[in-house]
Amino acid sequence: MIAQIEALQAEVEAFAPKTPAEVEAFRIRLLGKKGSITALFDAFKSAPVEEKRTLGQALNRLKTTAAQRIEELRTALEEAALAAGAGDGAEMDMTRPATAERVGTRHPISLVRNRILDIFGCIGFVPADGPEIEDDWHVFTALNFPPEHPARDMQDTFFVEKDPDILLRTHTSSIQVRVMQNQRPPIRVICPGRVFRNEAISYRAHCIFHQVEGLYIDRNVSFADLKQTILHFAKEMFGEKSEIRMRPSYFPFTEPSTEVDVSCNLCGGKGCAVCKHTGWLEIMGAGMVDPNVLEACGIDSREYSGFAFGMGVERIAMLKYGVKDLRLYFENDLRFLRQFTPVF
Ligand code: 2U9
Repeated sequence: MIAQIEALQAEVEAFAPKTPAEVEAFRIRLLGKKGSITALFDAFKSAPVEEKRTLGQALNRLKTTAAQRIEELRTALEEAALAAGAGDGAEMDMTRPATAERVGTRHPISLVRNRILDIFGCIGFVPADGPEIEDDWHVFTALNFPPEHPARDMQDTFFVEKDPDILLRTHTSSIQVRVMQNQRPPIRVICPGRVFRNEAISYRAHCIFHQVEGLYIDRNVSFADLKQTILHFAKEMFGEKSEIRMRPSYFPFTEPSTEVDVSCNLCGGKGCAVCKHTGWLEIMGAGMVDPNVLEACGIDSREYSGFAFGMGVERIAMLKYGVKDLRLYFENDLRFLRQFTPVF
């Protein structure tokens, strides 16, 4: 089999067609349904285990080089034909329908982020943003993180400088801290942005991801306001029939704190593989802003109360579009990106 792969590899490298039709015929012969590379992939399935690694690598290399070479030759020959035609106009058929210009598509993360901003925008939340490079005070101290909290550790956070600590924000909450420092209540902001955590990259974690966080501060803001706001969001985002449930949780910056689940809209709450047979999908964390946070930011906690919530945009997009591997959002593979149109 390795000999066949090598022979084909040599054939690909030596291939010198004269017309785009020859390129197409070559593509069908190698990569078509009954093509020789396709056949090798079938044969690969029954290859001995100890040979699979070497064969797999060689086969993948062959497929990639063949696809690249075919694409390069096709473009070059088509361009040459066009250029030749443009000279005297003889080969140019003015009655041919124009080929449609391929326009770009929005990135799925942008689509979902914009939709979240729209939903909250409709109920009075104004967008705010802030710096990605932050100081320790805005990311941790003002948000009631104790001095020994693990998030302050080098293992969890990317530091730009030590003493004084300058770091990449680990959440967008630092934006709300800045808003509170600069504005008087009522405050109703929605804060999208990139955040950075020192995590090993896998299908469900990345060291860069996107959050949207909301903050509402006024007199007499209650947990009931939080619950109703999130229910409204869930219905807008996941469908009118959606329900939410809140589980008790803990965050340094909110008290009480909760993790919010939405009823699984694939199985209607009956239980399926996506919701791991629970009927529920986790969508965000939330809670009442801890009075220590209000005070640190110069807001009188005896007069004002507030709620806050935060969600990962990649997670919401995964639920919305059924994407199972988070890394796809960061690879800029056009085959992935071209599939997205707004689903709202
Ligand atoms: C201020 C005060 C409180 C924002 C909140 C959460 C709960 C939360 C996570 C969801 C998934 C982050 O992306 S994630 O990993 N967020 O659970 N965030 S309450 O609370 C704030 C923010 C700002 C001044």
